Amino acid sequence: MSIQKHIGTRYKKNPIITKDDVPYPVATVHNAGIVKHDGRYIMLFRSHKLNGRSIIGKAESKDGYSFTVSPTPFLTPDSDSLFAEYEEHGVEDLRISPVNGEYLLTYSAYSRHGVRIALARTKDFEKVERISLITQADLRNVVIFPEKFGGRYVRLDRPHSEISPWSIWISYSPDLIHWGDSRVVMKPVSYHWDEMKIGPGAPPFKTARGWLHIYHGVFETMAGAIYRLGVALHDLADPAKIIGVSDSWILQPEDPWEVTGYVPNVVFSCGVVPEGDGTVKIYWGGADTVMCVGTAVIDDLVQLCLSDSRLPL
Ligand code: M1P
Repeated sequence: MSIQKHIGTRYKKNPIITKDDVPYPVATVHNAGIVKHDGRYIMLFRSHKLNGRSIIGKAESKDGYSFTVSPTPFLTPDSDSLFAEYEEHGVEDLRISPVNGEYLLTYSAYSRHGVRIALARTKDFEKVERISLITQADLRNVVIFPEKFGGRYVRLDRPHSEISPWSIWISYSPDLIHWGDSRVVMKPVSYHWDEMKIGPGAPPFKTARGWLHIYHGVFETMAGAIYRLGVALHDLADPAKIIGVSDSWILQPEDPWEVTGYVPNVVFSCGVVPEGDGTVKIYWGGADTVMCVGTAVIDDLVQLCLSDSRLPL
């Protein structure tokens, strides 16, 4: 079944991971960050525990389709540092960015103080070191670009306020701890599939024409919200500049496990893997319940941004 006509293909054996594949008790497997490390696909996925709070599990694969889940979770709320206070209600939606020979991990930290983003690092997906809490409350969906620009790290993020609801912003940092020079780069469009809110999805990856970013957009209906995926192309030298944003979505909930589940009508991506053959594997959570994958031709996604673009702002 097509992701969108001519754009991509859903894997026939979706979903690729469900709660039944996890050797400890969980209610869901979704919204996973993913990279290829030492020739293997490493996936860090979110699961609701049976008390409703989230943890991060790990799965590995040789081919990107068939995964084996590790016997114990990869990341659970911290218990004995500043992070503990801000992770008490769970850790969610982890993204993985390869930068400078290590992997930077950004994830949502939930607590009585709201949701904010924590940053950690790993080199081998065995040991994890927490670095810093890098946003204040009500700011989530942080993805870090895999390269530095002018000596600074760059991230896309998604603050929220009544006066500027759920748009995508960019921020810069010299040291991964202090972030600033923030500006808005992309907003939802009224009477459009992403009119309610948008948020960064997978960490952007480099193409000959620009940085390709798979994001999510939300449309509110009388029957609830629908989460879909879209695609935007950022300038290679200046990622604050968006060259084009596809006017149409590239993926919407259609399969039964995307339409029905823990949260119905959701496809939500935290990770993609560009391959050497010009395709990209796009991973998404279906209905906040299972993990799915599909492939697209990278040039097709780039062309969609260039030939059928809506205004970013
Ligand atoms: O239930 C859909 C998604 O809702 C939240 O995402 P956002 O704040 O971007 O709308 C998150 O809880 C996400 O994990 C979830 O998939």
